[in-house]
Amino acid sequence: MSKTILITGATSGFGKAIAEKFAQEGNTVCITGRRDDRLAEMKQTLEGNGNCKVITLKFDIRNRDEVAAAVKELMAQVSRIDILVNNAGLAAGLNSIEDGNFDDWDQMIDTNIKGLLYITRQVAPIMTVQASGHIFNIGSTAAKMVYKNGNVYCATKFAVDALNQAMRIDLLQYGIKVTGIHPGMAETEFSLVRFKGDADRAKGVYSDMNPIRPEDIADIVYYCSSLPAHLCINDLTVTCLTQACSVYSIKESDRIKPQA
Ligand code: NDP
Ligand code: 8X3
Repeated sequence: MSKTILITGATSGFGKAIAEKFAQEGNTVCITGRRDDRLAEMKQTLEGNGNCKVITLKFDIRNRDEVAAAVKELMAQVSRIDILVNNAGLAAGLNSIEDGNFDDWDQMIDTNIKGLLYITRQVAPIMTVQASGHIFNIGSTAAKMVYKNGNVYCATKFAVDALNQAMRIDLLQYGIKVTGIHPGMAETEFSLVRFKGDADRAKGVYSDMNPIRPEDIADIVYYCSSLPAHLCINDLTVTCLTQACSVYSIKESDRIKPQA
């Protein structure tokens, strides 16, 4: 059955891959982000490829009024929201706490925590009226264990993990599923954003490691959303084979390979 899915931060990385996966399966996909050229291009490509409907909403998730207006605009075009993927987020910088940049801190807190809350506050009442729905919160391995210089980014993801648990409790009576997905290192635009456009430094993060691909996370979200009505995966941490947790990973070339 075709579903309506709203994905924040769908202009690149995980969000884009999730949009592509659900579009491929013939759903109504609402894609959001600040870069409207990318939104327009994705709509054209995805609708050109199949039988899906794509709705684009350009807004900055840090702006409460823009978020409210966007959800209102969406509800003028659809009758329900089956899935919300709270994905928009970023890391800015990688500094020790005494050397932190206030603007970076504000941007991460405003996007990863407050932005997630703003959109959830608009969508959750729609789902409670429906008495159904599924909210995905994209956390991180950084939500489970802090790492050196990750301080504020990790704190925002710990908050996402807490909100994921809280939403599940608060929305339990409405039959709304809430799933936290906590990926480890994945090669998206994440490090390019974190290192403010330094492509070599960003690339270096993933060298010799065979990281998670955005499509992997899209497949996982799709699987979780396809479970029988009485089941919910509450919390899922996923890493590539060479990463054990936030602080411990090895190089792919150091991995002992199976005997041929
Ligand atoms: P990308 O940088 O590729 O994508 C981030 C997305 O978030 C973009 O679509 C961007 O859209 C959107 N976004 C950022 N800020 C805002 C804003 N203020 N308003 C609206 N949209 C915004 O990174 P990823 O795909 O890797 O990241 C997605 C999520 O996954 C994030 O929450 C990240 O913390 C998390 N994550 C990433 C991991 C990784 O290693 N890549 C691992 C674990 C978790 P636009 O710029 O157009 O606004
Ligand atoms: C993104 C992955 O390891 O940079 O959440 O924190 S990491």
